[in-house]
Amino acid sequence: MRRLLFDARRLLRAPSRTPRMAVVVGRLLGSAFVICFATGLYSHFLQDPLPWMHLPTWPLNLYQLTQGIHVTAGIACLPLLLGKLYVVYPALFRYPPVKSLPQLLERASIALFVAASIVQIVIGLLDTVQWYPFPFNFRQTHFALSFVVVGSLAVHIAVKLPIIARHWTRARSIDAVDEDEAADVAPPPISGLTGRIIDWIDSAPPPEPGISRRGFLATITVATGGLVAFTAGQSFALLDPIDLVAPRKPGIGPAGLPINRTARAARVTEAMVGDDWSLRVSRGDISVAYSRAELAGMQQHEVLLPIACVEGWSQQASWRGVRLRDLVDAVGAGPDQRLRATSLEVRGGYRVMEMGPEFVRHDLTLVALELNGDRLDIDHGYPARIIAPNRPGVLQTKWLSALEVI
Ligand SMILES: Nc1nc2c(c(=O)[nH]1)N[C@H]1C(S)=C(S)[C@@H](COP(=O)(O)O)O[C@H]1N2
Ligand SMILES: [Mo]
Repeated sequence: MRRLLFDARRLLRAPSRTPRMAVVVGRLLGSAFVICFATGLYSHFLQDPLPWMHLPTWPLNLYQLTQGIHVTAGIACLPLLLGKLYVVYPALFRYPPVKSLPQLLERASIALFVAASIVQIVIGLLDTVQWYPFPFNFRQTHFALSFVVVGSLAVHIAVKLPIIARHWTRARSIDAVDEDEAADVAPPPISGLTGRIIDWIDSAPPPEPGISRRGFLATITVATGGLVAFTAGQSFALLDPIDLVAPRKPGIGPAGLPINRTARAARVTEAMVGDDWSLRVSRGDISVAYSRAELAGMQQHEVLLPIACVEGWSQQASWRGVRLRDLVDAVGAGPDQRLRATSLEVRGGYRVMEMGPEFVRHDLTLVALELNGDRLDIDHGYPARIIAPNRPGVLQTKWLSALEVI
């Protein structure tokens, strides 16, 4: 066994499989994970704030930026993780597999880290194309796993700190023989048939050295840079012309704005949004119902705000409609009261949305009736939808039916 493991390690030696390379790729991957964690937490708390939280409404494109970074960095994690695994996986064949209890814990934490990262990245990417072939809830799982990933990453970094420090800068290590490798002496010969078979394996010429260090770095750079460049256009308008891979393209859809969930998918029919439609605004026992014509007869405001989807695409648009504050003030809402908005949609995760007072009272928060100069399309939420600054797309509720001050 020991002999076979030794042979496996010998066969897998490659110029790019050095501790220095593990550190170079690890640094990039670690940074991408930390960026994803921070921006992910922000997105999470926008959707599920803790009671004491006061969320920023400014700068107006903050969420567009943080979520664009989240998805783009998440996409970059895929080639980086594959590269990192390529560099380090011969360590799986180390002998003896574990020498001590701390080392057992260290290896267990790496196993957890690798498994959690792979699941995290894969379900994240699947979410960006809205494909959920797994039986668990995406958001809860992605949130919980982020703590597993970051926690085991911290343990991993702590354990490897000496190696990381030693190989952080280039000078020391560039051509130095790796200490582990130098210490990796061949085990004593084995007698008998097994020994002969192994000797026969060993007599084969040594493997080609494989991809060079530079070639490996170039591959990782091109794969990561390419993926980022070709998808980031969905979040960053400058790169839009080369947005080849991202699942949604700005500018395509009714009124030049992409649709995430069509009226049909949400089972909202023309009949439900006909002349009978009204928007009920209430606070406790006080309740007022507005027809669409009545809403259109109130003072209208025009705002320029993006839809910034959690899946990474975002687009600026011009919205026109009634200020939410005017509607809730008409039923006597206080300055610290929250709002619950309900959609006509029969079922679906985004049928009901809640909003804190920082958004309810904001000048730019509208019950929008028009988009880019035209009456809202039914797919964009006709007769009326919410648009508010700095909130995830999922909270920009379409096909409003009721607003309750709570
Ligand atoms: N009622 C309701 N509103 C909704 C959704 C939904 O599923 N139901 N999807 C949201 C999502 S995920 C996004 S990104 C935006 C997209 O807006 P658009 O399709 O109007 O461009 O609407 C949001 N509003
Ligand atoms: Mo979204």
